[in-house]
Amino acid sequence: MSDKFSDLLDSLSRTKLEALENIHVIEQIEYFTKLCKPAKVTVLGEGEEDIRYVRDLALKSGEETTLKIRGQTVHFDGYYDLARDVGATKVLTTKNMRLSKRINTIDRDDGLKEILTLLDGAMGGKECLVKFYSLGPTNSRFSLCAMQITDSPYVAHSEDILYRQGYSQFKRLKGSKEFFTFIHSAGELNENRVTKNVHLRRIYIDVVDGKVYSVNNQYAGNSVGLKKLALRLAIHKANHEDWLAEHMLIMGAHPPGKNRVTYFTGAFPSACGKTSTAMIPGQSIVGDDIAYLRIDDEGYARAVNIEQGIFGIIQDVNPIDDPLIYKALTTPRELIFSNVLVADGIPYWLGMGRDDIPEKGVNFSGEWWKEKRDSEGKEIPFAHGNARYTMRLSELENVDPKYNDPEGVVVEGILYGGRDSDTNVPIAEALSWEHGVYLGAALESETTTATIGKTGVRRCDPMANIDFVVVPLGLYISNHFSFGRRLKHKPRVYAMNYFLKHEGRYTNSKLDKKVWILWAEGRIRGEYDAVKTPIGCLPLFNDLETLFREVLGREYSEKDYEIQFSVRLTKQLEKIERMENFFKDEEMPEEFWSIMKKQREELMSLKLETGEEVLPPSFFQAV
Ligand code: SPV
Ligand code: MN
Repeated sequence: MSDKFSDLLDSLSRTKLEALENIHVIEQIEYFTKLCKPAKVTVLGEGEEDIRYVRDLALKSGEETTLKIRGQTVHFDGYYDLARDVGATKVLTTKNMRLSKRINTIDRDDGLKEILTLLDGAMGGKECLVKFYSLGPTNSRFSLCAMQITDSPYVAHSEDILYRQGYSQFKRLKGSKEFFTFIHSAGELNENRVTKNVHLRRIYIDVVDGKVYSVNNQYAGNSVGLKKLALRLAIHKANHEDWLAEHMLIMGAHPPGKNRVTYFTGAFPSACGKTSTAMIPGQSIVGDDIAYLRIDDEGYARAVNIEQGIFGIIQDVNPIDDPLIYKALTTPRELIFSNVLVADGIPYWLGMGRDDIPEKGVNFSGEWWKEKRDSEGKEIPFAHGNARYTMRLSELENVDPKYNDPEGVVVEGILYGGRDSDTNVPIAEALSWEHGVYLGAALESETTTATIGKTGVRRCDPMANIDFVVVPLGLYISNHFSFGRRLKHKPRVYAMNYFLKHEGRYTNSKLDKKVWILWAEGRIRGEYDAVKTPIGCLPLFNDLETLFREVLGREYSEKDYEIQFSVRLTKQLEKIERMENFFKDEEMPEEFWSIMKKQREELMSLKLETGEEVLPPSFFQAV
């Protein structure tokens, strides 16, 4: 430790750092503090006192303010910093590195030069926090170590809620370099404590060195290292080893009266029902965003949630659709709201089911009043569509008892769902593991407010992971094929779609997902027959009718069944065409093309044979 660096630390910080006995940790902190020039560096451990220190600093710094209900705070991101910036997120590439065409890249030398220049002095006058975390449960073979260096107490506070403390885990590294580093600076802040130079926002991923650099931003999807920045590094690692790092929820399905649990993982693009699937009433949640999957000695797939909290979209959380989350958001506990409206210490959000929304308050645009317009003349809504809440899973009544289990849970079902208004049925079971991989790769969705840019644009989003796959897509998909081949007990795979429309209206109600998941659960247990179609096995009407009645207390009509479960031959063929275009520039495994070819041939011959564009489920045979 140089004298100059040592002077920036108080004695407690110095002791904590030295106790790690890790020269790589010290070198990196020293290097980045020399570069970013904070006024002070605080190294934090994992005790209650250190966690409180960060929480207090978030308030003292003005990045968060307290609300009326005990434990609740609010944070605002800048007006142009309210979602993930996919355009400004780039992978640093070296000469021989091959990547998917869909991933933004920048030459590593050029990128490092640019980002290190932006980070130069970026922490001026601020306190730099150093935190250690575990990505995944501690003492688990799934988990990875992560160090966060940031000048934003909001980022560190969010991480203290969302991730497991990892100071002891770093000690167990015994001096090794086996950890990821996330370096973040919000950059210069304005009078509202939000990033001033958003136009210089950059998020650069260095897979060579296991580091991510993030500057001039605060929105958690850009700033919180352990979330989507770590997911990218983990995907790189997993695809060069033999496991999966996925944008997936993990949940336990509990069929009523049957005294058993079946675990599912599920990939859905941002803002397409992932959290609400993990939170289906009567089921249990293990995680809602990121999972690592590995194969155990008996050949089962096991998954852990790398997080211990939820950074959830708050829009449409109301007492009817999301009763458990609504209750958690409206009673005392540690919780950060972001980009909601605040008036008299009370948070308000879109779709919360209240009709007494105040006409003025503070929101992501600063002081807000009804009909306020931005500099482009656009009316500013009272809250943002990507406004969020950050809280611990342990706050929820439906948290699964195994959510912290170092061995994870055995995965028996995998779900892939997108925002698709006109093609896919609500649920279809893949015909095999390989067909399931194909269905996951074929996931398409319409863009949402979770990323910056136009919403409602349909795009291909394999495994809901397209923004994060920092390896060639072909390698990523091959890894899925081979993962399944190595399993003795393969999970069943389901393609799902909560967003199918008929005559301009959704054909599902939000709670219907409970029926779909319990149908999948019953299939896995051999309790339901199905009809076999080229796009997968579909439920029988009678089984759904019973499930709707027993689970939701609702009648389900044959007409609804036919609308929802008809196979749209023309639409499916158009989808295949779009996929072919999407994947043709990628080096996809042969197996992928042959499944696509088979699917196309079967759909075409049905179309020719029947002369129909759409076939009802009754056309197909029950198996
Ligand atoms: C998502 O957008 O998929 C999220 C939130 O889970 S973010 O942190 O922005 O990635
Ligand atoms: Mn996500």
